[in-house]
Amino acid sequence: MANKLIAFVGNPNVGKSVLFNKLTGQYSVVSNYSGTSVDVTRGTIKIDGTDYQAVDTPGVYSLMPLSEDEQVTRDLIIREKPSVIVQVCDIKNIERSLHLFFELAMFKIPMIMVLNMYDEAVHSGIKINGYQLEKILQVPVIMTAATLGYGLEKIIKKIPQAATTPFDIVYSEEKAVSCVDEVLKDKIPYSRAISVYLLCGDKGISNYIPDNLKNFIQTDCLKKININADSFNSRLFNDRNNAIKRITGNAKIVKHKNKFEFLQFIGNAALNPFIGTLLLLCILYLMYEFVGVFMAGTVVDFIQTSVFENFLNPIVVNILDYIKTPDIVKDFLTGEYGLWTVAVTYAFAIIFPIITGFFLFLGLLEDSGYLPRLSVMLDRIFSFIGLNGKAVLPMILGLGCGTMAVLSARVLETRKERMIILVLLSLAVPCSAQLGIILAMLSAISYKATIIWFCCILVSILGIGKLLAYFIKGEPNNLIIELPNIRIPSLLNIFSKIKMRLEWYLKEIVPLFVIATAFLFFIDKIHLLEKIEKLLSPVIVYFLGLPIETTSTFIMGFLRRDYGASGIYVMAQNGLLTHTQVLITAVVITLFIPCLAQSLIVIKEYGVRIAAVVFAAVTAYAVLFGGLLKFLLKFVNI
Ligand SMILES: Nc1nc2c(ncn2[C@@H]2O[C@H](COP(=O)(O)OP(=O)(O)OP(=O)(O)O)[C@@H](O)[C@H]2O)c(=O)[nH]1
Ligand SMILES: [Mg+2]
Repeated sequence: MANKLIAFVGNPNVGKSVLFNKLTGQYSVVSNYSGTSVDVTRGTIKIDGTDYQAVDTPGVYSLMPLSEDEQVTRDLIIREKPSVIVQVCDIKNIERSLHLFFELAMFKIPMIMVLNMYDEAVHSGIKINGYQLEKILQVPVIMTAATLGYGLEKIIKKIPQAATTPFDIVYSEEKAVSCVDEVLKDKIPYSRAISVYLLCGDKGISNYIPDNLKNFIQTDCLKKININADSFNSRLFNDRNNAIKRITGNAKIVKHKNKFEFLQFIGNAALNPFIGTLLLLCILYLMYEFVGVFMAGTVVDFIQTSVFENFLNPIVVNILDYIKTPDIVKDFLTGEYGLWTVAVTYAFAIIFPIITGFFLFLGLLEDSGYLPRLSVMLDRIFSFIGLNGKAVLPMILGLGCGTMAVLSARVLETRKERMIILVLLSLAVPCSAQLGIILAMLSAISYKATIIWFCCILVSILGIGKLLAYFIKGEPNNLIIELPNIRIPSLLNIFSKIKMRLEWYLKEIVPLFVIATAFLFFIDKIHLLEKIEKLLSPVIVYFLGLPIETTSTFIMGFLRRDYGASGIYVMAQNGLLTHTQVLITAVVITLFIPCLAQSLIVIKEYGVRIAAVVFAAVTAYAVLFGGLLKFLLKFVNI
């Protein structure tokens, strides 16, 4: 193996990441829906004492990408030239895997084929003659049940025997393919595959063709051949389909009628408009009770009071006194913007328990296979705002963390959809800790306050979404989504996911809190905070009717949304805000611009110009909405 890179490639949701994790000991996120991995994860596999690089890729139906995550996989293959491709397939959907197999075969990279989900195939009465398939394709074929650990050692054994399949389809448009391939052959790698994609009308592929050859192909081949991309595509599909039918016929695939399966019965019930809505309401209620009331209320209260105030804080103060710490250092650690009293307390007493609860809940939803069904259920509502049900996923992940959500928007196929979701994520999707804190604050006031907050956010999402759908050019895109089997979540996977997400929080986010607090301490000491407060007072005090001290929580809110919300929570606990003020602040801080980390990801994915316009518009909207709410609340008793 020249560069010793092993790439795990395959259709979405077939178990690539489970296999990758088990073979490398790394953790690439595993969830029960298509499009979990939107970027590559790297690790190493030891085979016969030698370390091989391994890479887990986003799932693809074809290497002619429709969305950005699919582009990631093709770019990886062309740029990094793996020495072995492990194609992971779901046995239950072998036909679809063979379509991808024929695309991969054009690259002439040694392959092995892993037929995964063996357990589910047996359960549904689907059998494949692996030996026969191996004989036809002439690449090693292995049956596995990745989650059960069955067949994994065979993969390690077979990787060194990976082979380039001699099985190639002679396409009915072979003349066109050869014409382009003749020009590219020996000049660029993977010339046959690239020729086919070019004829398919894939614009992105021309990045891999030097300009002079591109011109030559245009004038010398394409004009002479005179075939349009659509008809080339449909013939290609037919050619592959015919070959697949022959193979599946020969490999004696037996499909029995599905047995009655209880979990799939539940899955179908979730799609029923009546039962599905009831189920959704139950889930939202459970989430409210578990994350908003239990974790954000009871648990946070306990940690804040019993652990921090009554136990840890006195110890810290005593230690500082005992070692005769100078006043300024004491102030820096335990003052109004102290590292201990603010950064550490908010991070561990308030935010940590809430996100742990939310990640547990999210993990259960992700691994059960419920989320794609929710996408189908909510498709109609989402189509009202120019999106389709696929956007449910980024929105729900946005509750976990906006940064993850912005990345997961890669699964959306059109620019219009990605722009709409960008604005909605920046505007109205709170992160879980922020949401938990807001729910805890509002539930302490009244149900009415919670409902008003919810309506404000819903109106913003639907109103702004509709406006964007109207003004941003582009056709609506229909929902095409795969419904995975409903599966009982594996607790081990959920804990691994929670652990990974909490580690990310501790490593990436808690240091931000420390920096943010030190920054606030500093601008407070040089009286800059006072000046900023004065400057913003017309907006904060007169327009929004809030106490001037909330300014610092808005600054915190920009650094981290949940951090800002914690500031308001503490102010509310200390009786510094009236009920109306709590509600206005909760709405404004939800609608307010995204936090620093999310902003950076937005800039990376969409560019500075778009990010600046979106953030300016979102801030203006948040403030104006807050002002309007202040006016309306004069007439409502909450
Ligand atoms: N029953 C069963 N479930 C499996 C098996 N392998 C994976 N799964 C489940 O299938 C789902 C998808 O697994 P992933 O590893 O995330 O799939 P993936 O191919 O990486 O998916 P994408 O990243 O979305 O392309 C998860 O719920 C796994 O627990 C298996 O052999 N048997
Ligand atoms: Mg994956």
